[in-house]
Amino acid sequence: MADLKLYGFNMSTFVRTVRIGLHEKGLEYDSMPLEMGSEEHFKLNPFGKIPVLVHSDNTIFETLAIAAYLDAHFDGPRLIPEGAASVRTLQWISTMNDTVQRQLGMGVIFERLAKPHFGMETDEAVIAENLPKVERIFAALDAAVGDGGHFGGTEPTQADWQLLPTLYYASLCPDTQGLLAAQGNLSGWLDRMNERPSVQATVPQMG
Ligand SMILES: N[C@@H](CCC(=O)N[C@@H](CS)C(=O)NCC(=O)O)C(=O)O
Repeated sequence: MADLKLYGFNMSTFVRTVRIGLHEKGLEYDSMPLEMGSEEHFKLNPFGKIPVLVHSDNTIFETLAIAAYLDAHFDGPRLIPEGAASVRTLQWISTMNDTVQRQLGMGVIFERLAKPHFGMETDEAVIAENLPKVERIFAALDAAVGDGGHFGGTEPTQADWQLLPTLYYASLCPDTQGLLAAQGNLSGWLDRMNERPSVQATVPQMG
């Protein structure tokens, strides 16, 4: 058994972010089964969310806090740069967790891909309301990443790993894949990130 235990299912975007970070740092971990909403789950995270990382006596929830924990306790490339260089990384993580999650994650991808997967009905009105907002998000992300860059600067950081799982789903989603492909910098960034071993090792199995 590895010393690091990660709780949460692999289709979750936030769980994938943590998995990518663990791979980038070269850390071994065990993916632990967890019944969502169970007593065990609420013991690990009082808010019933995933991912949760357990290391020795420490239990950490919230994806950004897990990245900070990994940087504080383990060697390997930093997920969150130190000092002033952290600002841009934190800015894009915060944008991901707020605007991108609400408008693209919940507003389109959850409706189109996740709901049918879980036997629920897609609300077309929610998607129609969010698509113009998603177009604005893609344009802003395209400008931010530029030609050949990353969200936190010249090297990949936690900002890339937080955005990637949702943008990966956007590239599969019929409502958004054309909008994404139209943004050359952003789709080029996704292509480059998709080639990294950490990203390839964490592709969610949709079955
Ligand atoms: N702010 C949390 C968000 C995590 C999150 O929303 N996880 C989803 C799965 S992708 C979840 O646990 N959903 C179950 C629920 O909200 O009850 C983080 O950064 O880790």
